[in-house]
Amino acid sequence: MKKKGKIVLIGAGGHAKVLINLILTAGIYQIAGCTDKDLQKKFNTILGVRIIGDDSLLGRLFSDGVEYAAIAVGGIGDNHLREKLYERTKKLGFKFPVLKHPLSIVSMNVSLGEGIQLLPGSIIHPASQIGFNTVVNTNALIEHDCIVGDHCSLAPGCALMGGVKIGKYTHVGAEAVINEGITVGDDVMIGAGAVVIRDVPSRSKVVGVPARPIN
Ligand code: JB2
Repeated sequence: MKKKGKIVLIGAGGHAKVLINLILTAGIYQIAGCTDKDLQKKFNTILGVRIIGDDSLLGRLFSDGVEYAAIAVGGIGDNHLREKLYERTKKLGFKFPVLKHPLSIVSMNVSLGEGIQLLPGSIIHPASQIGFNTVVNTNALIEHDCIVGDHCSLAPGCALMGGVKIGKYTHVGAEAVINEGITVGDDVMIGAGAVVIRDVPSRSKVVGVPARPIN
């Protein structure tokens, strides 16, 4: 039997637990451990996986044969942190596989960038494109012909209808709905439960039904 590659998770909080469950359920990688910037967590375990220290250990782990990494910081409200960790870890040589839970559905003609995380119940319909290092959380729905940028987070239960376009670093809150054909810019925060019926400019926040800008 082919030996499983080893993966390190960057971050050891709530999102890391969800990823550990995904990786162990899918049985695809051997988890070498988690890093966390909080050194008080060192040598603790989460779901049986050891927290080995902070990110200064990553170079040595790579030399020791750990080829793969996953950004396990959820980045709610700050997808730039996810980007920073991704870029820094990639420079060390790590590869970021697509992590797909067996209960996520990816249709024909879908393009997935590296490091995308597809949590249980997420569905991506045909001809959609998702950029790298984006989290498609539990039960998020991406309809046909959508384009989602890099380093985004799509929270549980949100729905992007057909032909929606979303820029980089954008967060779509839990259970939010974005109507057909809407364009959302970069670095946008869409509140939980919002219903977006108009285009949303970059670097803005919208909440409510129908969604309106707030400061
Ligand atoms: O630079 C870092 C760093 N910055 C924060 N490097 C490493 N290796 N770890 C870092 N962290 C660590 O990420 C924090 O010290 C903390 O232990 C962890 C974040 O954990 P937390 O549970 O606060 O959040 P999360 O990002 O895992 O989960 C959030 O996002 C998910 C998508 C939560 O809000 C979840 O509820 C949500 N499902």
